[in-house]
Formats: sequence, C-alpha cells, structure tokens
Amino acid sequence: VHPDMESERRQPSFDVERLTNILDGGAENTALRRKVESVIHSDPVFSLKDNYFMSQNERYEAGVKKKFHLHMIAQRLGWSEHSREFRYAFRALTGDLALGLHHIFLKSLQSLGSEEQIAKWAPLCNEFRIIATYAQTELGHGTYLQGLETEATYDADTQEFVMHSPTLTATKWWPGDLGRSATHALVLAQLICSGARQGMHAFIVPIRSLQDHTLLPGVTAGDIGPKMDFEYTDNGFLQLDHVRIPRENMLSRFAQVLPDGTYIKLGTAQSNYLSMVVVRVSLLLDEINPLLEKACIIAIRYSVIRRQSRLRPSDPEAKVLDYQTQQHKLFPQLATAYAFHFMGTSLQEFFEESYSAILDRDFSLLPELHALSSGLKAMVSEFCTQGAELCRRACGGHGYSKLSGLPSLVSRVTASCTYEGENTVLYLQVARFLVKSYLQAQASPGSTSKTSLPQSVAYLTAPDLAKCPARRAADFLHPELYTRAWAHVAVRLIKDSAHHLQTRLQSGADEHEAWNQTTVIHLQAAKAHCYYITVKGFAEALQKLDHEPAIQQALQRLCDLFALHGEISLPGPALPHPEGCHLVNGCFRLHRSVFKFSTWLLRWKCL
Ligand code: FAD
Ligand code: HXD
Repeated sequence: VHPDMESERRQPSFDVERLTNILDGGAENTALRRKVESVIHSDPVFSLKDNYFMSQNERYEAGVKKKFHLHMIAQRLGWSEHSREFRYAFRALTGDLALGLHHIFLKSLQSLGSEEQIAKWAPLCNEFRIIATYAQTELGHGTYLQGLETEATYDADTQEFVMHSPTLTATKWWPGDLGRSATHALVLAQLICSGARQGMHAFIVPIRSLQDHTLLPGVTAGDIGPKMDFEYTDNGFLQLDHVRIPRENMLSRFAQVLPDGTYIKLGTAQSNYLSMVVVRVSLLLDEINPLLEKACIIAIRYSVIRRQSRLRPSDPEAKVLDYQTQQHKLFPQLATAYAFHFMGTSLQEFFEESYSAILDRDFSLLPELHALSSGLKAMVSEFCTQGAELCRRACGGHGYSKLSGLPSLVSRVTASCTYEGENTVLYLQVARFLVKSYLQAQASPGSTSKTSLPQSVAYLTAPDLAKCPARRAADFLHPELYTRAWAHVAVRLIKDSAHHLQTRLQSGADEHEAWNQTTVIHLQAAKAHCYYITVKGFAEALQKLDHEPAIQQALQRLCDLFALHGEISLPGPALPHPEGCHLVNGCFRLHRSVFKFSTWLLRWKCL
C-alpha cells in the first residue's frame, strides 16, 4: 500500500469494518461478497487487462464468454438467479457482461406473465435454453408508448397473433441483446382484437432458430452499430412482417384475449408498465449508484497519492486532496453516493411492500410506487452522471485515459439518464402526481387529508413549514432541521407550479397548453421533492444507527453535506437572512470541506 494511502487510513474515527458490514447489510453478507469477489478476481477469463484495447466486436464476444463462464461458475457453486452471490459477481465485474436484457426479460415475465407463463418460460431462460430481450422502443417512439406502431392483431380462426411492423418507424430500435444474441423478444405492441385497439401489451416472439440461430421467416434484425458505450452489448433493431405467434404468448397477468377474441382487462391502463417500475428499482441499486461509488473510490484514492504543487513554498508537494477546491469537488459526490445507498434501501422496502399487492391486482400503491421509482431513477442517474464526470476531471490528465476506468464509468452512467425512461419525462410524471396530491390536500384540509395522502407526499399538509427555527448557522447541522427545510422548498415549489398551472387555465388556456407552458417549474418541483425524499431517507437511516455512535457521527457529516449542498433555485425575490446563515465552515475530512448553502436557504424565512 502506498505510504500516503496508509497514513490516511491510520486512526480512522470509526471502525471501518463495521461500516462495511452496515453497507452490506450484515457481516455475513460482507464475508459472502468477499468470497464472490475472490472467485471473480482470481479467474483469468474475467481479467480486464485487454478491455480497452478491443474492438466493439471483440468486446461483445468477451462479454458473451464472460456471461457463460459466470453462469457455469454459478451452477458449480450453487448460486441461484436472484441470489446475493449473483449481485456481488455482477458488481465485481462492473457489469461488463453481455445478455443483461435476458434478465430484464425475466423480470418482465415475472411481473406481467400469468403463473402458467412464468412456469413455462422462466426455466427456459434460467437454463439459457433461450436468450431473450425486452423490445419496446421503436425508431419513431421511445417515450410516448401510446405512439408505438408495432401491431399484434388477433386472428380468432387460428388463435394466433399476427405481429407486424407496418412502417419503417415501427422498427424496434435499441433493445440490448437483440442485434445478434436473442432467440426470443418480448415485443411491446398495440393489441388489436375483434377490430378494437386495446393499447400496449407484451408478446413473446421467437425471432431466431433454436437449431442454427438463423432469423426466422418474417424477421429482420441486426446490430444498430457504434454507441457511446455498452460495446459488450449488441443493441439491435427488429422488423416483423406478419409473424404469427400462439395466443398463449401474450403475457396475461393483467389482460387476456379469449379464443374467440374477447378482450378481458384484469388490471388498470398502467399495469403493463409495471415491468419498467421493477427494472428501474433494481437498476438504481445494482447498476447506477455503484458507478458513482466506483468513480468516487478511484478519484479520492488518486487524490490521496497524487502530489502536485505546494501549499507553502517551504513544504513538500501537497496531496491534491489537501486543496480545499479538490475537497469541494469530491466530498459532495461521496456524500451523494451514500445518500443514494440509504435512500435505495428504503425504496427497496417500499417496493417489496407494494409489489406483491400489485401482482395480486391490488393497485392502490401503484401510482405512488410509479412516482417514487420514476423520480428517484431520474435523480440518481442525473446526479451520478454529473458526479462521475466531476470525479473524472478531478483526476486531471489521468482521468482522460481509459485506463483510469473513469471515462467508461462516465459514458456508461450517462446512458442511465435515457434508458428506462428519459429523465425529463420521468420528472414530469412525478410532477403530475405532485400536483394531483397537492390539489387533493387543498380540497380536504385538516387531519383526514393527511391520512389519505400517499405517505411520500404526506408532508404537503405539514403545518408551519415556512418558519425556520434556526437562529445560528450551526443550527443547520441538524437532520431534523434540514429535512424540514427541504420539505419547505418542495412544498413551496409544488404550490407554485400548481398555482401557475391554474392561473393559465383560468386565463383560458386549454389544459394541455397550460401544462406545457408550466413544465419548467414543474420540473423544479419534482426535483425538490426527490431531494427531500433522499435527505429524509438518509436522515432516517442514521437514526437507526444509535448503537454505533462513531459511525453515526461520520455518516451524519455526509448527510449534512448532501442536504446542505443541494441546489434548487426558488422563484421570486430572496428573503432577508440573518448574518452567518448562508455559509458554515464545517469540519469534515474526510474532515475539511466547505458547506455551500444554496440559494434556497437564503430564501427560507429565518426568525
Ligand atoms: P425521446 O423521447 O425522443 O427524447 C428526446 C427528447 O425529447 C428528450 O430531451 C426528452 O426529454 C424530450 N421529450 C420527449 N417527450 C417529451 C414530453 N412528453 N415532454 C417533454 N419532453 C419530452 N429500449 C428498449 O426497448 N429496450 C432496451 O433494451 C433498451 N436499451 C437501451 C439501452 C441504451 C444504452 C439506451 C441509450 C437506450 C435503450 N433503450 C432501450 C431505449 C430507451 O428506452 C429510449 O431511448 C428512451 O425511452 C427514450 O426514448 P427516445 O429515445 O425516444 O427519446
Ligand atoms: C444490466 C443492464 C443488467 C444495464 C443497462 C440496461 C439498459 C436497460 C434498458 C431497458 O431496460 C429498457 C428500456 O426501455 O430502456
């Protein structure tokens, strides 16, 4: 170990192993993770040595090889598909594996398929007797799913669906594993039965022969070509020319087509979007935040061993981490990665609570789960992308070399702002949920409204949020206070956005035009809401660490930094603020950093 690294690690203020156990969810998980990591890192097939010297084709072939090698190891060691071991292996490999969409297919099958369909297809998937993908996006439409053009027309005479791409823009475009690997695609298409259009449904369509892997009749497919990253995945295109599939291949947990063509709806209009909710929650924890975590580790370690310039002319060259500006770049990113870790854990708990009810067709929690998973996916991917790029730049010239690992972390995390729902679009869906909740709270003020509002927006009815109880700058270093401050910011923005919308409506704009004219402020409201949820999640996780006071204290510094560093600009003139309330010198070094109190704090009424 480098002596500078060693000196930084000497005498930590807390037990590092115990913090590791907390992050892993228990000492036994830490032990398991390390065991899995040693299996992965000691295996030459998983070596990253040549990674950045390979062509796109070589990366893809290496990605497939690693995938099957991992599968064989898993079989030998008894790791099941949903096991922790698998998650740890995926993480240790930085996800540099092909056939990721195969698992997204499986998750979609498990959320949209009937029990019989799951029993039929899941084993085929698990044993890789088929390779599957999730084909939703088309050349013409990604966001607007009602605009998808691929058709699934039911033919009652043969009890088959006729899958067809009627236009060039109906070509499926982007699905991972589709270009070269997949034998089956879960195709999202407009269902037409008995002459009526019933909206988007999911169909399992065989596309390549299981004997010789050639494309089946009526199928045109291939690779979409070079991309910013994801070279190990064959993102592809697909056109279907009147391809026939049996009636049983429509996933039917939430809707069925009877043999005579009668359509039976068992869910809501949104039920077929459930698989996206499931995938968003899992990617947030297993794919997106880990990319920022890794970028932080690389950049902070580098800043400890990199010496450049002198703090004083007589001193030896300083570690770049000793420069305040370097801390100002890196520590907020570290705080963000921790914040998302703890928020992710509470999102996972809410997900588990609501998902089984939704599968049993109780949809009462679906709107809230949709809003939370959309907003938090947008926030996590946006912050992780900005944060990873900051980490990259904090490593100077070496950060531009692919060998630092940072360029590929950045280009990979950037994709998460687009896939599984483009971020702006996701935030705007959260905004609709917020406006609806706000109007609901207004319509029934008093004690009952609080209980009927979904729990994540119950704060819309909290009393006296506008009064800031802080008297001194140091008062801001209390989770209760800044959680309240964020609630205030969010409520104020939500209220503003709802009022802007209503003003437009009252002045005669139609509802769609009024919505579009106010979306910039709706976006701000949604962002503030997500920030509040994250701060609250982090602060609540800290409360549970009373038995570990040293760790609790260290993490609270990160929580303080995350909460007080956040920047959301509020509309309207700044309110007067007392001396000293806008800047606090925190002690954090990880203890020396400057808290940047953002504009919103200046505008919070301090008594
Ligand atoms: P658009 O919707 O055209 O977005 C373009 C711009 O328009 C954005 O700025 C957006 O904010 C704006 N915009 C669009 N609609 C609105 C609106 N209503 N209000 C305000 N602004 C709006 N798809 C699959 O089906 N399967 C896959 O496996 C898959 N993998 C992918 C992997 C990667 C690496 C990437 C990058 C994409 C993948 N996709 C996949 C596609 C992805 O899901 C879509 O790209 C995504 O949903 C965005 O849709 P779009 O590309 O049509 O963007
Ligand atoms: C890891 C895969 C298992 C990482 C990225 C996968 C991209 C997912 C895209 C997808 O689920 C569908 C979509 O519509 O964007």
